[in-house]
Amino acid sequence: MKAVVFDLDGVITDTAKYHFRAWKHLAESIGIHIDEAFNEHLKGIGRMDSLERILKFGGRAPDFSEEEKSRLAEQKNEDYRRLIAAMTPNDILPGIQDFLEELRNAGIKIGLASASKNGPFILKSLQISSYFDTIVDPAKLKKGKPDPEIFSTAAVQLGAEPRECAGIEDAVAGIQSINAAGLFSVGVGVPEDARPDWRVASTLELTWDSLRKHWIEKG
Ligand code: G16
Ligand code: MG
Repeated sequence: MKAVVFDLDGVITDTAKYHFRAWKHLAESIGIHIDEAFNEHLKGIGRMDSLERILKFGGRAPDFSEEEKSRLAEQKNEDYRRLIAAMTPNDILPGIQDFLEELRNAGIKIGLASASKNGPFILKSLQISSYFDTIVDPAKLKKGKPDPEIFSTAAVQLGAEPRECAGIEDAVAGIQSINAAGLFSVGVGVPEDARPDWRVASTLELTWDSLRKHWIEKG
């Protein structure tokens, strides 16, 4: 194995709670009420698509022009940026920092495949930017997860064949993207029918030894 590609939210850190707070605030300002269960459907989904889902859910999709929608999304992002600016290394999920260290010591390249345009900013707040050899720019992609494009692009940027890479995800759409791109898929807390090559219950189980073992077993 030559490279490991990480999803951000739900694998490296838990930004979903901040996305939720910011979306809830925005939705309420236009009379829509969302709860945490609804938020599950926004995981891994890009910013504009998330807004569309919220407007549809509130029956208000036809009420806003494209320009107004961009403004709403921007408003949410400003709110969200204020929340994530306060993140520190304490917000890194259990075991992830050690895992990054092991990968670096083993000479494995490391990439980020997140739908978030705030990815670089979050890695900086968490003080782990220096581990990453590459970050896929989600603004340059034609299609989001579950399309394979984001993980295929990560492999290309890391100079590796997909089969020489692993991808790590917590969302079903993300596992579908990894599998379709032909990387070895690792699912964190995903349902079994998401069909990851290796399923772990928590990020604490991620170690270079066990990843390599499972990858070799798959053959
Ligand atoms: C993340 C979150 C999504 C969010 C998306 C875009 O995806 O899971 O809820 O909508 O990023 O974020 P932003 O508004 O910061 O561009 P991932 O791929 O890191 O799980
Ligand atoms: Mg995720």
